[in-house]
Amino acid sequence: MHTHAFKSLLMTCAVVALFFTSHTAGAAVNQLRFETDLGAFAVDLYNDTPIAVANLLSYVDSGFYDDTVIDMKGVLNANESPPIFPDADIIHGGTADSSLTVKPTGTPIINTTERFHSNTPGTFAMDEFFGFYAAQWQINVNDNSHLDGTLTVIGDVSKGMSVVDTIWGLDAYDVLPGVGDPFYNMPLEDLDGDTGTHLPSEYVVIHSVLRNGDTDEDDNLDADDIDTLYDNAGATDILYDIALDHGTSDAGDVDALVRDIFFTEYGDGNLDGKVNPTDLADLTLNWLGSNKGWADGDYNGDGLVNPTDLAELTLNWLFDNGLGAQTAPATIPEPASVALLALGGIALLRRRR
Ligand SMILES: [Ca+2]
Ligand SMILES: [Ca+2]
Ligand SMILES: [Ca+2]
Ligand SMILES: [Ca+2]
Repeated sequence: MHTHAFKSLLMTCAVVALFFTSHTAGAAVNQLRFETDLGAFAVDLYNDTPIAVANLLSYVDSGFYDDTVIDMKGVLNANESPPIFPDADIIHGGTADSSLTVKPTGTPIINTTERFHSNTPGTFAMDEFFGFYAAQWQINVNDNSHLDGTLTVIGDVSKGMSVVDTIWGLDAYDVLPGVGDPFYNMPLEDLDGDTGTHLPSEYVVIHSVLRNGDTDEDDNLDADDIDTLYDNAGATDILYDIALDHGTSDAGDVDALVRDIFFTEYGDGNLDGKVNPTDLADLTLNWLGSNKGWADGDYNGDGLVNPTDLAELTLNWLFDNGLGAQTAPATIPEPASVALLALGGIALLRRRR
């Protein structure tokens, strides 16, 4: 084997390993988009914490988090004796609306079976109170692994961590003196230079939390969402700003949906993470058709299935995201499985020569 080919193989293995550790099996990721005063950030939810994720999504889909505030940063134990939590570098939300009225939640759930992810920097966790949680969440800004085993970490910030860091960097104030938790260490934009008056305009407001990529808003990620995104090219609604760069919806947003949410490439009509004979068969079936969509073989959104689409499929022929089938068990593969994947990589390299 040539050294270059071997290096490529190693890179392939590294990429495959990364995929498996950060995103286990499943072709698409549930990615939440948080739109704040200070910019947008995205959180990818893990599929091996399904109880916690289902709970969170129920709040997302009901609009619970829209017009809420970042109510706390860090955990100071000044008013907790004995302290409930050790100090931790977090930003916290999901408690109150932008007039600081605490929002009523559904029944808190007890779920101790999904506390196996570590509280590493950039991870997203449910805030528990004596083992219960409902809607309150937190993002670990720095390493909080001393909380491992006590909190359910269910995702990580995949885009816009600088926005989270900006919020973390804000000065915090006791906004409602005497009320205490949760507003005693609330980060504020401090527009008046800390005159002691904490204006509502200084609160860090989360205007909306939505399922990023679900452009047709049916709470499901599929090829219809790519078609809807193409149909809304040029729109400024954040629903179509998958890349979180604002402005008008463009090719970068389609790239973000295809690659960062479906983890695949152009040509994967059935969105199983592979570009292979199945997709070619679908394209062939619709060859030279019009009013077609992604699943039919129209990968550039012009409604036609023609040589342009075939060229895109050819470019990515035999692409495989390594995530397996959508229903595959959510496990990190044994070293032996990685070796098998490596063998697959060798086969791919040989075929490309
Ligand atoms: Ca959808
Ligand atoms: Ca955009
Ligand atoms: Ca496919
Ligand atoms: Ca086309």
